[in-house]
Amino acid sequence: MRGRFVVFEGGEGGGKTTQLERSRQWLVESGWLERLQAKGYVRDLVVTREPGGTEVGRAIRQLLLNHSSQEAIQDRAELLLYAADRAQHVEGFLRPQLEAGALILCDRYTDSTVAYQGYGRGLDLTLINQLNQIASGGLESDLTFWLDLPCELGLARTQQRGTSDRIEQADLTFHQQVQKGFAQLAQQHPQRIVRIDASQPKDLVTQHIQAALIQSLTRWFGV
Ligand code: Z5A
Repeated sequence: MRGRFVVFEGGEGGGKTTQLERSRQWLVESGWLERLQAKGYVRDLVVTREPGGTEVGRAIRQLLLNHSSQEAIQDRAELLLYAADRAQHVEGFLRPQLEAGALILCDRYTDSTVAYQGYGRGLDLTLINQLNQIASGGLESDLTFWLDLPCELGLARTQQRGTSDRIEQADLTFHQQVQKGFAQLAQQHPQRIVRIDASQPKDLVTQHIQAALIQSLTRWFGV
């Protein structure tokens, strides 16, 4: 049995966390998960995220996103911390889960590194691709949802929520670059990345994601 790996990506406030949870709930409540389990295609449904999908990763996440010291994290150090989180996540959690037949829903993965550290911070893309390869051991998602939202709207949503972390304080240009990164990735990997218009109301976004999930599940398992 081999599981499947579904990733939710996008800029701030795009609705990844909301939609990932709705997908989890829908897979359970619609009976899809039960059907896939009964046929022996899927063992379990698992939710995780980057950074922070493991115990080591949670310490790295704390360091990256709630870093309070006066000493700024340098861009390459930041890149390596995301890579360390990923290496731990892939070897210690994602691969074993996939080998055991889990259907995984993951909040962010390698595309975030390309978009944030590559396009956002301006670090060399070849270096980032090499590092992604090392950290992931070549593990790619089977399906990635890119929740595409103009960054002004995304930032307005997160500000309304009243949360702010390290990257959210960076300027609009940074977020526009990140957005450009995701757009490039979607163009380069149309077989893996599905663009979802995240400016629509939540329920409509959910409907589009569910339709794409049904299509993929049917293709993967023939059910
Ligand atoms: N990062 C990186 O730089 N490099 C990497 O390799 C990786 C990550 C893996 C992780 O944060 C940070 O790490 C992130 C990138 C960086 N940067 N920052 N900062 P995260 O993933 O934990 O958090 P986030 O990306 O900042 O997520 P978020 O701001 O929580 O956004 P979201 O998950 O996409 O959205 P949400 O929480 O579901 O929704 C946000 C708000 O909008 C909330 O109030 C919702 O109710 C509302 N919402 C959602 N959908 C809608 C619609 N359709 N209409 C209206 N309102 C909506």
